[in-house]
Amino acid sequence: MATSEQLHKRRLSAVAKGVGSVVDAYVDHAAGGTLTDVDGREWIDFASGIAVTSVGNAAPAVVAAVREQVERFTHTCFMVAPYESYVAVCERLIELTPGRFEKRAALFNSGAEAVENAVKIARHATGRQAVVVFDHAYHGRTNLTMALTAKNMPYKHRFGPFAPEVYRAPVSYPLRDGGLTGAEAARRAIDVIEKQVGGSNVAAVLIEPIQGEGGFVVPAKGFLPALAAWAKANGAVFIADEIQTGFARTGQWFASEDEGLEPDLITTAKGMGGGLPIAGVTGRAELMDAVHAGGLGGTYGGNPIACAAALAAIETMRMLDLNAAARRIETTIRAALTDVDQGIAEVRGRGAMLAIELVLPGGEPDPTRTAAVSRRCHEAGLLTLTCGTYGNVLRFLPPLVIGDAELERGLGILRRALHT
Ligand code: PLZ
Repeated sequence: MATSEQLHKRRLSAVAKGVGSVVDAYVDHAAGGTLTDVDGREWIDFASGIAVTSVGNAAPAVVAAVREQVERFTHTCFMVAPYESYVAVCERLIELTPGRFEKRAALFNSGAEAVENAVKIARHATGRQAVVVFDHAYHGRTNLTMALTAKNMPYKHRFGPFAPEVYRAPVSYPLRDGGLTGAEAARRAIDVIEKQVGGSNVAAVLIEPIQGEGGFVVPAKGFLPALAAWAKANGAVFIADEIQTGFARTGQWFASEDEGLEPDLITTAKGMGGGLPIAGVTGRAELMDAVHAGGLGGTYGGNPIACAAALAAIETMRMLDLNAAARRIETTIRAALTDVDQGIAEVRGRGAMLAIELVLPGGEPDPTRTAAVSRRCHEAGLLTLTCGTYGNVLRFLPPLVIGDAELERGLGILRRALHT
């Protein structure tokens, strides 16, 4: 079998440079909380393929469901000849997402595609065009979602022109906004929206309840409810992008539940598919059904194999109570990071979506140390990811089924990497 080094050489002359990888180790197989590379080295997984394999990698129930489906039929296109599993995934989405109102759902292939469709639906239903997004936001890499995403490098640099009618408002970032309360931060954002866009022009207010790529930024309490109330009062659609936070990651089915939010539309992807590509938009029936027949879709959206995987993943989350598991993981990780040094400005996040923000003595971001700690983790066999607008956030996204021993082993590596 080829070694990672050999594969890496082949990659350099075959795969476009624009597609990066966090580590140069090539995967052979993976399970609940570990990946094993082709050189036989085991890695503890604190990445879950960016918050995807919440039920574990090659989770037995997902593997069985995929096997069964792949032998029955692989693809028909739901727009050509429909099948039950697509309907069943929509039913699960409707049951599990917050909001006690009549809902509908539609399925897509990726997070970015779900966000694009949520915006299409909001614009179509309201007859308005403006979309309000926030500082530090991440919503994808397609043309519209690049416009919605805040950070230039690496996502947007020289990829313009970007889609119009996208407006950016300040978010609540307690560590870096002088500790504004949620209400104050919301007032500040609403002021920008009202002065620069005008309430009656806003089709949608789109926000991640906890920002993902932007740095696991948890807004101050009251920020999200105030924005949702403003959207409602102004006839704008409130869209929660729960692509990273959804499906038990934060210790609740959806992070919106934490403050009792009932978003008009919710985008989901990542964890819902148990490792297969599937995404959804779920929300108020009157918005979802406003779009004419044939206005939404795509060749692969809700592919039967991905639907089978999603149903098995969601059932696994229920059976194993992975919300409780995420909360336990939070307790363990926080306990391991109590005696951290001054260079760590904050341990934040919720459930199994936790991060530390590293700063210099004056409080400025410290991306250099963040990269060094990350590299030491990788050298010691712990797969961690960084994030944040300033590249100074180290994030932890273990599979929710990770064993206690693996979690502790990973935290030991992390602590050593931080203290050297
Ligand atoms: N919305 C909140 O977190 C994907 C991106 C990694 P796709 N985040 C990981 C990278 O560098 O490309 C994400 C997200 C939120 C939307 C998306 C986009 O989801 O499935 O990657 O398109």
